[in-house]
Amino acid sequence: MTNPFTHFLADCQARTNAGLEQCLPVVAAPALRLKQAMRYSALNGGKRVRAALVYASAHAVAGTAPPACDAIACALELIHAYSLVHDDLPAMDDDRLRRGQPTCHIAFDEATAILAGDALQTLAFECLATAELPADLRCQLVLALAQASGHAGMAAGQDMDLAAENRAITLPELENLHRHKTGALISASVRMGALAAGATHAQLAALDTYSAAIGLAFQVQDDILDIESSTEALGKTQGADIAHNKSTYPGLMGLDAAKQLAARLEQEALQALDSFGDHADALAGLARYIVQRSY
Ligand code: GRG
Repeated sequence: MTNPFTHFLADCQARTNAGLEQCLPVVAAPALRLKQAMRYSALNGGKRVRAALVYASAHAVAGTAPPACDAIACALELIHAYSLVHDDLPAMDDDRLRRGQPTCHIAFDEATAILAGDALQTLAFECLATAELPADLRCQLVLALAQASGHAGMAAGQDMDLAAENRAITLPELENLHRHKTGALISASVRMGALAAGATHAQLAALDTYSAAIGLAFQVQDDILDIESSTEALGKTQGADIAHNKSTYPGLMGLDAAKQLAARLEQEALQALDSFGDHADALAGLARYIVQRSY
Protein backbone atom coordinates (compact mmCIF):
# COMPACT_ATOMS: atom_id res chain seq x y z
CA MET A 1 0.00 0.00 0.00
CA THR A 2 1.24 3.53 -0.75
CA ASN A 3 2.54 5.49 2.19
CA PRO A 4 -0.27 7.96 3.19
CA PHE A 5 2.13 10.92 3.04
CA THR A 6 3.29 10.02 -0.49
CA HIS A 7 -0.35 9.77 -1.47
CA PHE A 8 -1.14 13.14 0.17
CA LEU A 9 1.75 14.91 -1.60
CA ALA A 10 0.85 13.42 -4.99
CA ASP A 11 -2.76 14.53 -4.48
CA CYS A 12 -1.66 18.10 -3.59
CA GLN A 13 0.58 18.19 -6.66
CA ALA A 14 -2.27 17.03 -8.91
CA ARG A 15 -4.76 19.53 -7.40
CA THR A 16 -2.28 22.38 -7.75
CA ASN A 17 -1.26 21.51 -11.30
CA ALA A 18 -4.92 21.33 -12.33
CA GLY A 19 -5.61 24.70 -10.67
CA LEU A 20 -2.59 26.29 -12.36
CA GLU A 21 -3.66 24.89 -15.75
CA GLN A 22 -6.96 26.68 -15.23
CA CYS A 23 -5.68 30.03 -14.07
CA LEU A 24 -2.66 30.43 -16.38
CA PRO A 25 -3.36 32.17 -19.70
CA VAL A 26 -4.10 29.93 -22.66
CA VAL A 27 -1.52 30.04 -25.43
CA ALA A 28 -3.28 30.46 -28.76
CA ALA A 29 -1.42 30.56 -32.08
CA PRO A 30 0.24 32.87 -32.98
CA ALA A 31 1.33 32.83 -29.35
CA LEU A 32 2.88 35.64 -27.40
CA ARG A 33 6.12 34.56 -25.74
CA LEU A 34 5.03 36.02 -22.40
CA LYS A 35 2.20 33.52 -21.96
CA GLN A 36 4.40 30.63 -23.10
CA ALA A 37 7.10 31.67 -20.63
CA MET A 38 4.56 31.90 -17.79
CA ARG A 39 3.28 28.40 -18.46
CA TYR A 40 6.82 27.06 -18.93
CA SER A 41 7.88 28.40 -15.54
CA ALA A 42 4.81 27.49 -13.51
CA LEU A 43 4.02 24.06 -14.96
CA ASN A 44 7.52 22.58 -15.07
CA GLY A 45 7.29 20.32 -12.05
CA GLY A 46 8.42 21.44 -8.66
CA LYS A 47 7.73 19.66 -5.41
CA ARG A 48 4.73 21.93 -4.63
CA VAL A 49 5.75 22.11 -0.97
CA ARG A 50 4.07 25.49 -0.48
CA ALA A 51 0.79 24.23 -1.97
CA ALA A 52 0.95 21.10 0.17
CA LEU A 53 1.44 23.28 3.26
CA VAL A 54 -1.77 25.17 2.44
CA TYR A 55 -3.81 21.94 2.22
CA ALA A 56 -2.14 20.34 5.24
CA SER A 57 -2.59 23.41 7.40
CA ALA A 58 -6.28 23.71 6.54
CA HIS A 59 -6.64 20.02 7.34
CA ALA A 60 -4.95 20.46 10.71
CA VAL A 61 -7.46 23.15 11.64
CA ALA A 62 -10.70 21.83 10.15
CA GLY A 63 -10.07 18.14 9.43
CA THR A 64 -10.50 18.88 5.72
CA ALA A 65 -9.13 21.29 3.10
CA PRO A 66 -11.98 23.46 1.76
CA PRO A 67 -12.18 24.02 -2.05
CA ALA A 68 -10.89 27.61 -1.63
CA CYS A 69 -7.50 26.06 -0.76
CA ASP A 70 -7.02 25.39 -4.48
CA ALA A 71 -6.86 29.11 -5.30
CA ILE A 72 -4.61 29.76 -2.30
CA ALA A 73 -2.24 26.91 -3.24
CA CYS A 74 -2.05 28.24 -6.82
CA ALA A 75 -1.34 31.78 -5.59
CA LEU A 76 1.56 30.52 -3.43
CA GLU A 77 3.05 28.43 -6.24
CA LEU A 78 2.71 31.34 -8.71
CA ILE A 79 4.65 33.64 -6.37
CA HIS A 80 7.22 30.91 -5.84
CA ALA A 81 7.55 30.36 -9.62
CA TYR A 82 8.03 34.11 -10.16
CA SER A 83 10.71 34.24 -7.49
CA LEU A 84 12.61 31.36 -9.12
CA VAL A 85 12.42 32.99 -12.58
CA HIS A 86 13.82 36.26 -11.22
CA ASP A 87 16.32 34.53 -8.92
CA ASP A 88 17.82 32.72 -11.94
CA LEU A 89 18.32 35.91 -13.98
CA PRO A 90 21.87 37.05 -14.83
CA ALA A 91 21.45 40.07 -12.52
CA MET A 92 20.67 37.74 -9.60
CA ASP A 93 22.04 34.17 -9.34
CA ASP A 94 22.62 33.74 -13.09
CA ASP A 95 21.55 30.08 -13.26
CA ARG A 96 20.98 28.05 -16.41
CA LEU A 97 19.14 25.07 -14.94
CA ARG A 98 15.93 24.88 -12.89
CA ARG A 99 13.74 21.86 -12.21
CA GLY A 100 15.93 19.91 -14.63
CA GLN A 101 15.26 22.26 -17.53
CA PRO A 102 16.82 25.45 -18.95
CA THR A 103 15.87 28.45 -16.83
CA CYS A 104 13.23 30.82 -18.23
CA HIS A 105 15.72 33.40 -19.56
CA ILE A 106 17.70 30.65 -21.31
CA ALA A 107 14.61 28.99 -22.84
CA PHE A 108 13.19 32.39 -23.88
CA ASP A 109 15.22 35.56 -23.30
CA GLU A 110 15.99 37.88 -20.42
CA ALA A 111 13.32 40.49 -21.13
CA THR A 112 10.63 37.80 -21.50
CA ALA A 113 11.76 36.18 -18.23
CA ILE A 114 11.48 39.49 -16.37
CA LEU A 115 7.98 40.02 -17.78
CA ALA A 116 6.95 36.42 -17.05
CA GLY A 117 8.04 36.81 -13.42
CA ASP A 118 6.11 40.07 -13.13
CA ALA A 119 2.99 38.55 -14.67
CA LEU A 120 3.15 35.39 -12.54
CA GLN A 121 3.28 37.61 -9.47
CA THR A 122 0.24 39.66 -10.42
CA LEU A 123 -1.65 36.50 -11.46
CA ALA A 124 -1.14 35.18 -7.92
CA PHE A 125 -3.05 38.14 -6.51
CA GLU A 126 -5.72 37.80 -9.21
CA CYS A 127 -6.21 34.18 -8.10
CA LEU A 128 -6.82 35.28 -4.52
CA ALA A 129 -8.97 38.28 -5.43
CA THR A 130 -11.31 36.07 -7.47
CA ALA A 131 -11.44 33.15 -5.01
CA GLU A 132 -14.89 32.18 -3.79
CA LEU A 133 -14.44 33.37 -0.23
CA PRO A 134 -15.96 36.04 2.01
CA ALA A 135 -14.53 39.47 1.13
CA ASP A 136 -12.87 40.03 4.51
CA LEU A 137 -11.08 36.68 4.30
CA ARG A 138 -9.93 37.44 0.73
CA CYS A 139 -8.47 40.74 2.00
CA GLN A 140 -6.65 38.95 4.82
CA LEU A 141 -5.18 36.46 2.34
CA VAL A 142 -4.08 39.17 -0.10
CA LEU A 143 -2.44 41.06 2.76
CA ALA A 144 -0.66 37.96 4.07
CA LEU A 145 0.73 37.13 0.62
CA ALA A 146 1.76 40.72 -0.12
CA GLN A 147 3.57 41.03 3.20
CA ALA A 148 5.32 37.68 2.84
CA SER A 149 6.53 38.28 -0.69
CA GLY A 150 7.29 42.01 -0.67
CA HIS A 151 9.79 44.45 0.81
CA ALA A 152 9.40 43.11 4.33
CA GLY A 153 9.46 39.44 3.28
CA MET A 154 10.92 37.47 0.39
CA ALA A 155 12.17 40.44 -1.65
CA ALA A 156 13.93 41.78 1.46
CA GLY A 157 15.57 38.36 1.91
CA GLN A 158 16.76 38.41 -1.69
CA ASP A 159 18.22 41.89 -1.11
CA MET A 160 20.07 40.60 1.99
CA ASP A 161 21.28 37.62 -0.04
CA LEU A 162 22.72 39.83 -2.78
CA ALA A 163 24.34 42.09 -0.19
CA ALA A 164 25.92 39.07 1.52
CA GLU A 165 27.71 37.74 -1.58
CA ASN A 166 31.50 37.77 -1.25
CA ARG A 167 31.20 38.89 2.37
CA ALA A 168 31.47 36.92 5.59
CA ILE A 169 28.23 37.11 7.57
CA THR A 170 27.37 35.81 11.03
CA LEU A 171 24.95 32.98 11.86
CA PRO A 172 22.27 35.40 13.17
CA GLU A 173 22.58 37.39 9.93
CA LEU A 174 22.24 34.19 7.89
CA GLU A 175 19.18 33.17 9.90
CA ASN A 176 17.57 36.58 9.38
CA LEU A 177 18.26 36.40 5.65
CA HIS A 178 16.65 32.98 5.30
CA ARG A 179 13.70 33.76 7.55
CA HIS A 180 12.87 36.45 4.97
CA LYS A 181 14.01 34.89 1.68
CA THR A 182 12.60 31.38 2.13
CA GLY A 183 10.79 31.35 5.48
CA ALA A 184 8.31 34.16 4.86
CA LEU A 185 6.56 32.41 1.96
CA ILE A 186 6.57 29.07 3.75
CA SER A 187 5.01 30.68 6.83
CA ALA A 188 2.44 32.44 4.65
CA SER A 189 1.48 29.10 3.07
CA VAL A 190 0.72 27.61 6.49
CA ARG A 191 -1.05 30.73 7.77
CA MET A 192 -3.20 31.18 4.65
CA GLY A 193 -4.37 27.56 4.70
CA ALA A 194 -5.24 27.97 8.36
CA LEU A 195 -7.10 31.26 7.78
CA ALA A 196 -9.19 29.64 5.03
CA ALA A 197 -10.13 26.89 7.49
CA GLY A 198 -11.20 29.37 10.19
CA ALA A 199 -8.27 28.97 12.62
CA THR A 200 -8.43 30.52 16.08
CA HIS A 201 -5.71 32.87 17.40
CA ALA A 202 -4.25 30.03 19.47
CA GLN A 203 -4.14 27.72 16.44
CA LEU A 204 -2.50 30.43 14.32
CA ALA A 205 0.13 30.98 17.02
CA ALA A 206 0.97 27.26 17.20
CA LEU A 207 1.15 27.07 13.40
CA ASP A 208 3.43 30.13 13.29
CA THR A 209 5.86 28.27 15.59
CA TYR A 210 5.65 25.21 13.31
CA SER A 211 6.22 27.22 10.12
CA ALA A 212 9.11 29.27 11.52
CA ALA A 213 10.89 26.00 12.33
CA ILE A 214 10.25 24.28 8.99
CA GLY A 215 11.03 27.48 7.03
CA LEU A 216 14.51 27.58 8.50
CA ALA A 217 14.91 23.80 8.29
CA PHE A 218 14.04 23.99 4.58
CA GLN A 219 16.95 26.33 3.95
CA VAL A 220 19.41 24.43 6.16
CA GLN A 221 18.59 21.27 4.18
CA ASP A 222 18.90 23.22 0.91
CA ASP A 223 22.43 24.26 1.93
CA ILE A 224 23.28 20.65 2.85
CA LEU A 225 21.96 19.37 -0.49
CA ASP A 226 23.99 21.99 -2.35
CA ILE A 227 27.05 20.16 -0.99
CA GLU A 228 25.94 16.54 -0.84
CA SER A 229 23.65 16.10 -3.84
CA SER A 230 24.22 16.29 -7.60
CA THR A 231 23.06 18.61 -10.37
CA GLU A 232 21.11 15.70 -11.85
CA ALA A 233 19.24 14.91 -8.62
CA LEU A 234 18.62 18.57 -7.72
CA GLY A 235 17.58 19.69 -11.21
CA LYS A 236 19.61 22.84 -10.56
CA THR A 237 23.32 23.54 -10.46
CA GLN A 238 24.93 21.77 -7.49
CA GLY A 239 27.63 23.77 -5.70
CA ALA A 240 26.08 27.09 -6.71
CA ASP A 241 26.39 28.51 -3.17
CA ILE A 242 30.14 27.96 -3.11
CA ALA A 243 30.50 29.25 -6.68
CA HIS A 244 28.73 32.47 -5.63
CA ASN A 245 30.76 32.75 -2.43
CA LYS A 246 27.58 32.59 -0.37
CA SER A 247 27.50 32.02 3.36
CA THR A 248 25.71 28.75 4.19
CA TYR A 249 24.90 26.77 7.34
CA PRO A 250 27.45 24.02 6.60
CA GLY A 251 29.99 26.73 5.74
CA LEU A 252 29.45 28.64 9.00
CA MET A 253 28.89 25.77 11.44
CA GLY A 254 30.16 22.61 9.68
CA LEU A 255 28.18 19.91 7.88
CA ASP A 256 27.45 17.74 10.94
CA ALA A 257 26.27 20.68 13.03
CA ALA A 258 24.04 21.81 10.15
CA LYS A 259 22.46 18.33 10.02
CA GLN A 260 21.89 18.44 13.79
CA LEU A 261 20.29 21.86 13.46
CA ALA A 262 17.92 20.58 10.76
CA ALA A 263 16.94 17.64 12.98
CA ARG A 264 16.38 19.97 15.97
CA LEU A 265 14.18 22.25 13.89
CA GLU A 266 12.16 19.23 12.70
CA GLN A 267 11.52 18.25 16.34
CA GLU A 268 10.58 21.83 17.24
CA ALA A 269 8.08 21.84 14.36
CA LEU A 270 6.57 18.50 15.39
CA GLN A 271 6.15 19.66 19.01
CA ALA A 272 4.23 22.74 17.86
CA LEU A 273 1.61 20.41 16.35
CA ASP A 274 0.77 18.61 19.62
CA SER A 275 -2.59 20.27 20.14
CA PHE A 276 -3.88 19.33 16.65
CA GLY A 277 -3.80 15.55 17.13
CA ASP A 278 -4.19 13.30 14.07
CA HIS A 279 -5.47 16.16 11.95
CA ALA A 280 -1.90 17.43 11.73
CA ASP A 281 -0.45 14.20 10.29
CA ALA A 282 0.16 15.80 6.89
CA LEU A 283 1.89 18.82 8.47
CA ALA A 284 4.05 16.42 10.48
CA GLY A 285 4.82 14.49 7.29
CA LEU A 286 5.84 17.73 5.58
CA ALA A 287 8.20 18.66 8.43
CA ARG A 288 9.93 15.27 8.03
CA TYR A 289 9.91 15.53 4.24
CA ILE A 290 11.50 18.99 4.27
CA VAL A 291 14.43 17.78 6.36
CA GLN A 292 14.80 14.34 4.81
CA ARG A 293 14.26 15.27 1.13
CA SER A 294 17.03 14.53 -1.34
CA TYR A 295 16.23 17.30 -3.88
C1 GRG B 1 12.98 41.26 -8.25
C2 GRG B 1 11.36 42.48 -6.72
C3 GRG B 1 12.18 41.31 -7.00
C4 GRG B 1 12.17 40.31 -6.15
C5 GRG B 1 12.92 39.13 -6.36
C6 GRG B 1 13.92 36.62 -6.71
C7 GRG B 1 13.26 36.98 -5.44
C8 GRG B 1 12.53 38.21 -5.29
C9 GRG B 1 13.30 36.19 -4.41
C10 GRG B 1 14.00 34.92 -4.49
C11 GRG B 1 13.63 34.06 -3.39
C12 GRG B 1 14.14 32.70 -3.62
C13 GRG B 1 14.54 32.25 -4.98
C14 GRG B 1 14.23 31.87 -2.61
C15 GRG B 1 14.75 30.50 -2.81
C16 GRG B 1 13.95 29.58 -2.07
C17 GRG B 1 14.22 28.17 -2.46
C18 GRG B 1 15.04 27.36 -1.54
C19 GRG B 1 13.74 27.69 -3.59
C20 GRG B 1 13.66 26.27 -3.97
O1 GRG B 1 12.39 25.82 -3.54
P1 GRG B 1 11.87 24.36 -3.79
O2 GRG B 1 12.97 23.38 -3.44
O3 GRG B 1 11.69 24.36 -5.36
O4 GRG B 1 10.58 24.18 -3.10
P2 GRG B 1 10.69 23.52 -6.29
O5 GRG B 1 11.36 23.54 -7.63
O6 GRG B 1 10.53 22.15 -5.74
O7 GRG B 1 9.41 24.29 -6.31
